[in-house]
Amino acid sequence: MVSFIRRRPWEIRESAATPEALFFDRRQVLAGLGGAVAAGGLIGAGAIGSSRAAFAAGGPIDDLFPPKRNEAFKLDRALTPEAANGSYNNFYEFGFDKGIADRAAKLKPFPWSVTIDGLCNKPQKLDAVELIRKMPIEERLYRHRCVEAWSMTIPWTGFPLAELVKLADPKPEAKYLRMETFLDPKIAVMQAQTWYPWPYVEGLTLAEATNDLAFIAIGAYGKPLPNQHGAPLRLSVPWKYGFKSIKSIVKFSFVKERPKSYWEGLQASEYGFWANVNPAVPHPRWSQATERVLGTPDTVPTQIYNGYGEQVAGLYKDLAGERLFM
Ligand SMILES: Nc1nc2c(c(=O)[nH]1)N[C@H]1C(S)=C(S)[C@@H](COP(=O)(O)O)O[C@H]1N2
Ligand SMILES: [Mo]
Repeated sequence: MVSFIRRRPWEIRESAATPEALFFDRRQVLAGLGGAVAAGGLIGAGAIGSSRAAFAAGGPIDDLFPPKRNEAFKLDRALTPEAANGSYNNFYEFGFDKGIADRAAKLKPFPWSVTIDGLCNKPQKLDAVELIRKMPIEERLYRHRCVEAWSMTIPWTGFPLAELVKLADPKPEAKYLRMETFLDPKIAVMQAQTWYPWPYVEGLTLAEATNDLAFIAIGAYGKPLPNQHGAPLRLSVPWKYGFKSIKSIVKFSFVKERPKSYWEGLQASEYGFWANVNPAVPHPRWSQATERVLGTPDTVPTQIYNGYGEQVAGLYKDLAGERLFM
């Protein structure tokens, strides 16, 4: 059934193809935490996730589907098959392998409290459904390029992050938007491993957050978001490496200082704040020139800003001194 998403024999082993996971292992070994390796290995064992029937009808946002597609966002390639996308995920809270979909079933996306705070005139705490109902919902076809050199395409349903920023009404001192994932080791098994800098955190400049491409996904493939993609609210910033697109967000904070992301906390020399896609700037441990297209046998050239340069290159024109592509 899922054989088409299994790695083909000519492809590299899963462990070799997932440098982020390798990095975790190495760190654990370096830290002398042998038990953690065992735990990670145990839940990772043999995992090719099954694609769950994610759409249990009767949910509180069902009426928003199917959404109206915004035709301004076009793809240069086919959509990734839903089953492939739903069973090959990075969601480290649930394990360091790709087959986390079943484990993510523990997550309960409704009800879901969202906090908007920091340097804004309208700080508020509201339920995700209440927030979603204030937002203009549409479908967009987006690319996604993981830093591990694989890519996907996906029809997200959601709303522009700029609309959430507008709702919060940031003060002039606010320079960045910091976003945080839920923290609950009873739900997410890996969060019990307290030497990782949980919760997952990401950040954008306000200029990035209000760029039209920055999108909060609440659904995919015309249905509410399956847990493994980061229900109920997940960022998509498709011109940046995938780790910037933080899942299952509980908090949006307007701040003055550049937030330190989860990945920066683990390894700042390899995973920086900007993380814009650039085929000419290799990761310290592998090339970024090409990408494996999930659900196909293809490897294709990677594009600068993942092909979205027209929309976003202007954001960076005065930032030449910054490490924009890592
Ligand atoms: N909270 C959280 N968000 C996350 C991650 C994660 O481990 N935890 N992984 C990131 C990475 S590395 C990628 S490539 C994408 C994967 O999204 P997908 O599984 O929906 O394809 O989610 C990003 N968002
Ligand atoms: Mo990623």
